[in-house]
Amino acid sequence: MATSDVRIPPLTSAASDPPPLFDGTTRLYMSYTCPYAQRVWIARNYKGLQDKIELVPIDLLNKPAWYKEKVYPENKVPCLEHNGKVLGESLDLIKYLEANFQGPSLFPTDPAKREFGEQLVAYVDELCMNVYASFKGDTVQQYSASFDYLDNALGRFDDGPFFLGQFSWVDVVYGPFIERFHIVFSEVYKNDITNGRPKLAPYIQELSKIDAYKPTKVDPKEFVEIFRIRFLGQQ
Ligand SMILES: N[C@@H](CCC(=O)N[C@@H](CS)C(=O)NCC(=O)O)C(=O)O
Repeated sequence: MATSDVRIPPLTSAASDPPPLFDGTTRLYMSYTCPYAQRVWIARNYKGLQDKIELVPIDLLNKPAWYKEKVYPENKVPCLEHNGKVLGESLDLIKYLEANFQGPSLFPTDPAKREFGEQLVAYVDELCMNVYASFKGDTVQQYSASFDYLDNALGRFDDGPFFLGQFSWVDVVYGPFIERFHIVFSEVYKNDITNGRPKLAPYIQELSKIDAYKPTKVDPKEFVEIFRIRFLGQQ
């Protein structure tokens, strides 16, 4: 693991001092467990911006008060401090990194891929809502349609295992959620979402081999604990 991949402990309410804000450093405020923050973390790594964008991990269960007061009034992660401004929303931030920083592009030039990418990304919130809704109902039945949709989408381009063939922003957007759904369905519901979905298994495998993705993966044990508390109301 490169030095920059070593996880520093998240800042908590006990960490009294905020970083020296607006001192010219670019900072990504994030959490190791948040899929939205993970998106921007992956994009930063993919573009090779580890030395240009500092990670500031926040403990979401014990947030420092200065985060809302001084950094990001929305009080959510991720947000990016850059050039004297603070910007939020993971999808906007992925595009912001692409437009404002150097490094390999996550956006293919092929118009068919661009169009399909926009279509998939426009659907991500709805798909996730459908999967979340399934936790309250007949889980396996209900979530099937969502994962069938993804398996089918993965078959669209055959020049690689990813949504647009090669690794792209679509994988950055969906990957953190697919990773978590895979863990939760197998650990909590004893159901492997890749069964009968021939594209999804290699997709998950190949995703975890991407250098930019690897260091961002969620700790499965920690995530299952959070899931049980947040979604199932178990302590
Ligand atoms: N639409 C936002 C969603 C960000 C979001 O909901 N982040 C969650 C963590 S996963 C958060 O910070 N929630 C506030 C909290 O947990 O206190 C984005 O795409 O960036």
